[in-house]
Amino acid sequence: MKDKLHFNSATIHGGQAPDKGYGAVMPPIYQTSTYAQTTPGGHQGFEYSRTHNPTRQALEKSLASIEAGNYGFAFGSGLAAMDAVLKLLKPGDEIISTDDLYGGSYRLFTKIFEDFGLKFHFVPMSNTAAIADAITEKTKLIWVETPTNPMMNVIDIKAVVELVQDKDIWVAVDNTFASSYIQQPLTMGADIVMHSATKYLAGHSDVVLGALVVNDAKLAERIGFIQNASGAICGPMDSFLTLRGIKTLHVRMERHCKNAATIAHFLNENSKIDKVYWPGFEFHPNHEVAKKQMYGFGGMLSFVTKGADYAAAIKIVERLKLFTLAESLGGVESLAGHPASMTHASIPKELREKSGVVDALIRLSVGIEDVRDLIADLEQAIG
Ligand code: P1T
Repeated sequence: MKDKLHFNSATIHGGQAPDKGYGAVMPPIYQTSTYAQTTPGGHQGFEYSRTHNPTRQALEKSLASIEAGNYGFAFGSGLAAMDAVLKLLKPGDEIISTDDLYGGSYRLFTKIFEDFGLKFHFVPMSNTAAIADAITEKTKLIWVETPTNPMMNVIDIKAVVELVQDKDIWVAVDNTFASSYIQQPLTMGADIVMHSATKYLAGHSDVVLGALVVNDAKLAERIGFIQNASGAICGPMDSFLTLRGIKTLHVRMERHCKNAATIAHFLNENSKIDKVYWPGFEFHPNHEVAKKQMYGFGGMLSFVTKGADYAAAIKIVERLKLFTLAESLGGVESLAGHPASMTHASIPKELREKSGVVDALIRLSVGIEDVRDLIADLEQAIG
């Protein structure tokens, strides 16, 4: 069934059937830690909820379905999902990561896993040659975030996959900014797809949750082992909320993309704006790659106003009324962020600025409101 469904049906039905108990159409919230056994080992496939929970299992099947993969895993947050991927590695192993990525991912890599003997190389990955140069015999993982947070660089997933074709190196793609609607990395040959499902997948800013999807059975077995042994799982209520969110992913994403495109053009034509970062522009350096591997350009964009400094950017985000100044993204409501002081504050200033995350940069997560109200809000805030 899974393989036959189109994406807009997979979001609603993928991996799901009415509940066996009473035929509930939505998977019930199995708010239980444990399951009755008739004799030791005599159970209905569920023993203890760290290992398996029916609501989480329904979500994991849904995740696999929308990513066109075989095995889904749900975690307590996006970072918990990443943590599980890094635990596939051993001291001395090397990881190549994009140099422009979510600040929390950078912090996990450098402040936690470097101490366990992993070595990270941060390179500008929209230049495939820079990745090739960083590969050594010890490279075990290439961590791709595309589009990148918050500079909206687009990395050619197929080109990365081709680079490691004859090597024992996993390619993992953080698909948070695009969402599964826009981009399905496993279909391009990636080994692991990761989501902060907190964002577009759940879609309503009411849950923190992470996801991994893979195709390979052996890799799935190892990730499943880590998920159970380390225990960073999500609860049944959060699994339910994410499942509910996924059911409308395709319709929400269409509007996110449309509104973001309108706002990107509005900002680009505004005389007060210096730069707009959005992969839908023909002048975006990775526009051709975006067109090739993405089905739409997403709901995220960043911009810098002319002559703005730290204080000027802060003033703009404080003046916004309909855009809420907040961390996170991908919910139905529009959010604005100041990466240098918020989501990317854990990256040293010098490094941050090298990748374009300057003090004047403002990031927008464009929601699904009436775009005329969003533009009016930006107009009054920019002045
Ligand atoms: O917050 P969490 O669910 O743990 O996911 C972390 C994460 C991973 N990858 C990307 C690309 C992300 O954007 C995030 C979380 N980002 C924000 C909270 C933010 O405002 O950018």
